[in-house]
Amino acid sequence: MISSIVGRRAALGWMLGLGAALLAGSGRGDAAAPRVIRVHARKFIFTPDHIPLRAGESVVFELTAQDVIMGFSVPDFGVRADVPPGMTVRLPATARAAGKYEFLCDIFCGSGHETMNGVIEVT
Ligand SMILES: [Cu+2]
Repeated sequence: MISSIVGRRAALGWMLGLGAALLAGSGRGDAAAPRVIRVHARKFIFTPDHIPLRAGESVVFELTAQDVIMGFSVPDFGVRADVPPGMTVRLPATARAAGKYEFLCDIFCGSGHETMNGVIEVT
């Protein structure tokens, strides 16, 4: 008798706990999911070449390259990645304080590579 009451209480507690965990989990997932920003690289252009971000915002760059292996580098954010053609490379980054920050290709990809860059504008 006593054991069956204890068992029922434990089961009820377990179900309430599970419900709370599911609610907390779904809420947290939505709030913390970083914004995805797709950037495509081809000789010798990034599209887009102007990326607006909010200060302190966490994002994931989804990087693709069309013709040859490219580099995607944001020196002021401390991130870079190789981007081979035919792959999607995910690169997490967090925006710094308001300002304009250069991003650039840091793998030599032909004549025109030197001007292959863009601006991240943080507001
Ligand atoms: Cu390049």
